[in-house]
Amino acid sequence: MAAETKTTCPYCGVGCGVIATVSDRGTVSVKGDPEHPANFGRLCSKGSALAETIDLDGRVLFPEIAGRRADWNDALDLVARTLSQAIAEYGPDSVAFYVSGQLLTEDYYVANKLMKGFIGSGNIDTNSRLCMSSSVAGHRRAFGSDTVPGTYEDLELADLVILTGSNLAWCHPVIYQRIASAKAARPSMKIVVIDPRRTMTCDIADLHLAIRPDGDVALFMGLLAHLSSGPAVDHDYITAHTQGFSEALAAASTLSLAELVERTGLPAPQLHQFFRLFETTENTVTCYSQGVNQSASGTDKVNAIINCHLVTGRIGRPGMGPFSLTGQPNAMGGREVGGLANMLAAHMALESAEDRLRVQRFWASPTIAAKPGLKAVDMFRAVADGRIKALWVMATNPVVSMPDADAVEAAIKACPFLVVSDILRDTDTARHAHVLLPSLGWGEKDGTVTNSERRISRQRGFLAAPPEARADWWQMAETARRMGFAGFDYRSPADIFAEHAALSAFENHGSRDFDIGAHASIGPAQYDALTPFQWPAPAGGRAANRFFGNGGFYHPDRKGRFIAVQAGATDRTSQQYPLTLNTGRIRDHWHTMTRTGKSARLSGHIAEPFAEIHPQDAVELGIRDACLVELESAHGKVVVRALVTRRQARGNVFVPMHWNDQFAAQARIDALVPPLTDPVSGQPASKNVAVRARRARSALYGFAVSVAKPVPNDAVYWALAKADGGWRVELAFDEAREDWSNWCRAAFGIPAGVEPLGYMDRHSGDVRLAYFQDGKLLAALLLSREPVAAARNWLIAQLTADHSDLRKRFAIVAGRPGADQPDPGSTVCSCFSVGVNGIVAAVRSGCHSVEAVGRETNAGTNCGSCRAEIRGIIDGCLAQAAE
Ligand SMILES: Nc1nc2c(c(=O)[nH]1)N[C@H]1C(S)=C(S)[C@@H](COP(=O)(O)OP(=O)(O)OC[C@H]3O[C@@H](n4cnc5c(=O)[nH]c(N)nc54)[C@H](O)[C@@H]3O)O[C@H]1N2
Ligand SMILES: Nc1nc2c(c(=O)[nH]1)N[C@H]1C(S)=C(S)[C@@H](COP(=O)(O)OP(=O)(O)OC[C@H]3O[C@@H](n4cnc5c(=O)[nH]c(N)nc54)[C@H](O)[C@@H]3O)O[C@H]1N2
Ligand code: SF4
Ligand SMILES: [Mo]
Repeated sequence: MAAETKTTCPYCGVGCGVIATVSDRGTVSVKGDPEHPANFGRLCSKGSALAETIDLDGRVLFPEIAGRRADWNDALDLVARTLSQAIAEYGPDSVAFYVSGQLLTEDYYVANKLMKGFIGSGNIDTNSRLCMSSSVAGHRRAFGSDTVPGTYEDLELADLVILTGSNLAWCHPVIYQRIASAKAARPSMKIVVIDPRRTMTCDIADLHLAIRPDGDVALFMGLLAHLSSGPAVDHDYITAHTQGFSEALAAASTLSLAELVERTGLPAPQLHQFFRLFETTENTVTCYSQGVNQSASGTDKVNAIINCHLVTGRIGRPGMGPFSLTGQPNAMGGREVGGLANMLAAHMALESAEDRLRVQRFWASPTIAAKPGLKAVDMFRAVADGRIKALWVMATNPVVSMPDADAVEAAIKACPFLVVSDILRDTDTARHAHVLLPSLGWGEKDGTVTNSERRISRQRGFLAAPPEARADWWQMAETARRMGFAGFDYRSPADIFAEHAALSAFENHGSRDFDIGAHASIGPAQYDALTPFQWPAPAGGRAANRFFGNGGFYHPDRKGRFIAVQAGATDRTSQQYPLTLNTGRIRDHWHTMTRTGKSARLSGHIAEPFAEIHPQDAVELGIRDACLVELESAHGKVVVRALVTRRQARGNVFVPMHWNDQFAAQARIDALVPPLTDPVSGQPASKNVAVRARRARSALYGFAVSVAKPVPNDAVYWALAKADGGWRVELAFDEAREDWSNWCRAAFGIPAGVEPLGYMDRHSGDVRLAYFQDGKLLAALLLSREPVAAARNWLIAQLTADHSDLRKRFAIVAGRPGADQPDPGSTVCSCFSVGVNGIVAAVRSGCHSVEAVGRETNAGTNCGSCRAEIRGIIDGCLAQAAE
């Protein structure tokens, strides 16, 4: 009998319910949980491919000290001893934890308790600083608490959904699909996308505002001024429930129309169209994500948006409100346990002496952090200058994801003591660890996560863990015990959850938003059976699932606050660095690729780091599509593939954040991002970086497929990606060489005695070499003086094809399939592995809608994440046919 387990997706903050099934043979399959209120059975491409990312390849399997196997006892004794020594010698602020919104709430709770209550420092910060801290700060300024007022249902009930700084189609695909379905059922629903790029999300937009980078504060100031003088203003709500309206309006009114046009880069008629749409639509939700948060004006952006909802009283009622889309699966849980350096547990305030004493009393702890600790960027500065002597990094990869990433790497290399808890052995960060601790991965661990709409769901283990891997909470609790602290005798995550729930209700009496007291005495069996629920969930009472519809904010006077914001200068370019670099995500990869990089299907969508460049900029820079481009800022440099596209605005380039030293030669984009932060939240400005670009010329360009993982020695450029049956690799070399055959032997691990088929043409520079053994392709290398045009996906398919027939082998040398074997082209639908050429063929045969293409090819019929791309291909083909 196959066993089914209900759990939660470990990727984005949508928090989809997943049913994992382990068959009798031990194979795992996943499907969406039809009963989970976040997704009602849907999953996106990443969720659907979860089963492909849980193998043990690359896992850290036992504790290591200085790169050598150690046992848990020795490793944790060393950690506890070193932390205690540093604290004794240099004080509590000489140690720090850098944790993650991908920890489970229980892990996070224990880490925060240890640092703030027992070590007595605020030095625990998290990658949520890079992700949600501007939203947290904006919420706290406006509401007096870090509260997301609405629910996902509001997005379906709304008549106007504004998506600003959010590429929802790729980053929160299941919410995107819920909105797309609602709009299909009720076409009067309007969608506005505000983003400098024309992203896939624009596929469902009625209006796309291609805003100038960081023009959002000005835009929403303009909107506030417009609303305030019109019929949508809700004077009753403003008077009864808010403060600060006139100051905010006075500040907003300082911008003239000409200045608005200049700051936002949007023509006046478009501004008016947007303002009128907002004004005339009562049921409006404004969703925002990293285009808002990751900015030097991130907190002001958040408050500029909230101001517009307060002035119209459109908050906390069905179908309306500001809506911060959380990134990570448990960024919200981390905020609930107070895992940021400037927060306290259970949404209490570190600034409040009363709250501090309350938490200390509850924990019966020897001390309590008296002041905020160092925020991420400052924390790594303190590591660099030696103030921090011991750092514990858990479930995050800062050498890739922190701004000024090369400096962060240098800092942790110089750190006297670095502990890393991860599931992979070789990450850009883990390779510098003095103590490396093997954590449990998704499918192995148990706990809870909170999604963007405050819904708490269980993650449940259903796989046997590697024997020596341990839960993150256990690692922290065990270290605390070894440091001599009482209060960490947890037997299971259920114990921790119960304590967390009890703290949320402790002396609360409605004074704090976060209250899950209903679960304060939960036992292991109930915890096992826990079904998804939304907070607040106070003991003994049903609570409303929206906030602030009737005021009830959490400032002492229970009123919400308008915040007077200013629209400062946003252009960071200079003569030396004339372009604006914007960074973010692609559909099928997750952050630093430690998990999605394992899936061939997910790696096939976009297999290389790239820079989106506007065609006009490309012409001026002498850059053609598919050539290599070098981007450089004052802080660092990358070399990536050029993707010339009109989706990009002039003067801007976009590079994904995912690639790192494990997958590419030089593509860690955060090496270019300066450590510039928002003054209120401390969140880095990752989306507005001054850079310059130039074409990177190489003597030879290459593409290869290989069964063994390639070791691309001497290549000035390389980008590896997993493929069915092996790997694919893009290459470039500064010099031609005579001995390509020897290079292949070393790079692809070709056994002695296997001779290549192919040729090397000195005149043209073309090289084609293929190696076969026992009727199978081992590796093939194609080189030429210009970027290689080869049928890449067809070549990849040859890794798993039969090559007993010698004639077929010559097709590989040619780099092209014979007429009988079509090339699928690059993957569009990763669920059914349908390539672009298959979709084009379907369109040419008369399928002119996404549904018709789906019937013909299956593409887009499972998770639906690629439907916008399919529509783009159909439109492209039809436009071409019409020319
Ligand atoms: N596929 C995938 N999904 C993910 C993740 C992933 O790694 N991969 N990560 C998850 C996490 S942790 C997060 S935080 C979320 C992030 O989700 P999103 O915030 O949606 O993703 P990003 O691509 O970082 O940025 C969103 C958009 O902001 C735009 N932008 C840049 N500057 C500005 C600006 O000044 N104003 C406006 N209005 N827009 C701007 C960018 O062009 C980009 O399209 O995604 C989550 N989901
Ligand atoms: N330029 C630029 N930089 C950015 C962003 C951007 O848009 N642009 N976005 C920022 C944002 S929003 C975010 S959220 C960050 C994300 O950046 P990171 O948090 O650095 O990225 P991840 O790859 O998610 O890192 C998670 C790590 O935890 C490990 N891991 C997985 N499961 C477990 C587990 O159960 N336990 C433990 N201990 N480890 C585990 C993984 O192998 C991986 O090494 O990047 C930020 N950096
Ligand atoms: S939208 Fe996709 S990545 Fe996000 S939780 Fe759902 S299945 Fe996972
Ligand atoms: Mo994030």
